[in-house]
Order: sequence, then C-alpha cells, then structure tokens
Amino acid sequence: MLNTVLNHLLHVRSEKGAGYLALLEPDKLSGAPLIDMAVCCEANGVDALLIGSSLMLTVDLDEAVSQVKAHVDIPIILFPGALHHISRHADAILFLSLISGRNPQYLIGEQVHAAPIIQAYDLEPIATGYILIGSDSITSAEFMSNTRPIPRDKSTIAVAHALAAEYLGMHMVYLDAGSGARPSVPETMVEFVSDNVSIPIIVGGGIRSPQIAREKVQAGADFVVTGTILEEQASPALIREFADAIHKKPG
Ligand code: 1GP
Repeated sequence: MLNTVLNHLLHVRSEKGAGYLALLEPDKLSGAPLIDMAVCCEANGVDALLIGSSLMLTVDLDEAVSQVKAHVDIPIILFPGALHHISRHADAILFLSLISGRNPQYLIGEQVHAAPIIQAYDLEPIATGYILIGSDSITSAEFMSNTRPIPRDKSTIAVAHALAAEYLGMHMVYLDAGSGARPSVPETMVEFVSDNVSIPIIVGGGIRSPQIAREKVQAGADFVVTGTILEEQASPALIREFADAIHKKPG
C-alpha cells in the first residue's frame, strides 16, 4: 500500500484504468465466511475492501474488521451508514456526505459526531460526495437516510451535485443506486458526470455481471463496487472475472 489509502486508490486507477472495490456487509457475512471472502477477494484482483451498510445490526464491528485486517493486505475502507459504523481497525473511512439528499443529519450532523472519533482512531478520512440515484424500488439507503434519490433520467442534476462535491473540495463522488438495486446507475449518467468533473467517480449498486461492470468503466467510472452479487454467488472465478473486466484498459 502507498502512504495513504487515497494514494493507493489513485495509483490503482492510473495503473489499471479503474479499480475494483468489494463491499462486505458484516450482517450478511461473519466469522470464517467473512474472512474467507476477504481473502478470496484479495487473491482474485480486488483492490480494496469496503465494509459497512446503511443499516447494521452487527454489534461488534471492531471484531469483524480486526479479523479481516489480520488476513489481508489490501486496504480496508469503512463505508458507514451511521455514526456507530466506525472501527479503529480499518485503514480509512469514506467520509460521506449524502449530498443528493436534504437531510441535515446525513449532510453534516453524523459527520460532526464522527470526526473526533476518526481523529482518535487515526483513521484516514476520504471525503466523498455520496449521491443516491433512483432505481425501480426503494433501497435501504434511501429509506434509512430519509432522502430522495436523484431520478435516474436526470443526469444534469447528478452532474450539478458532483460538481458541487468537487468545488467543496471532496476527494471523490460515489454514484450509488443502493444495495441490490435494479437497475444500476445508467451509463449515460456516469458518462455525463465523468465528462464534467475531474475527481474520481465510484459507481455501485445493482452491478450484477462483469459485463455491466465493464460498461460502467467504459462510461467513465474510476472505481466499481460490487456487494450483493458476491453474497449471492461468490466464487473465485466470478471475482476474477469482475476484476479483469474492471481493470481492462481501453484498447
Ligand atoms: C451499495 O454500492 C453498494 O451501497 C453495492 O451495491 O450490493 O448492489 O452490489 P450492491
């Protein structure tokens, strides 16, 4: 890993064209299966692990993260849905502001409570403008955050939010259709955002095949996240196919 997780991610992007982030949710995987999945991800081309979810019932996140940390060398990045989703054993945290919403709790409220904890734990915060994109049904992220996602046919609204994130000095934007979303963020929207902002773009939510992941990269995604599909049909071969599809440079 380079000196910071953000630098590691930027290095991955420049070396491989795009990066592959696997989301592990401690409510769905714990103990040995969680460790096995993390090890399998690392062995098959995943560039960093995200750990978190919008609603987490797991009480001992610290234990889960420390177990994973003991078995992998790739960065572990928290993807928090709430204040208590912080572990001192992670390498970094996506310091999210849910900028597509107008709920002050998720724009700045949770962050104010979290900041001293992040400082005390010496976690690297990666400031990220989190933008929810609508799908065909209400996702957990939408429900739990009590915010409205951006309609999937309103790319200009997504661009305006992403530009605002850039101008506010955030390191990245995350276009998320939400866990298990159907369908995923439209390529036209990814492309329009990519054409208009210069900070890296993470795309996730409902990406269920290497081909779809590849289409997000071709549209301009710098990092692609998969979570649900790996819970449903995890196999080393599938993870490798995702990694190869995401890392394939245009040619
Ligand atoms: C959800 O973007 C992540 O916030 C991952 O989504 O679980 O649908 O892959 P999936």
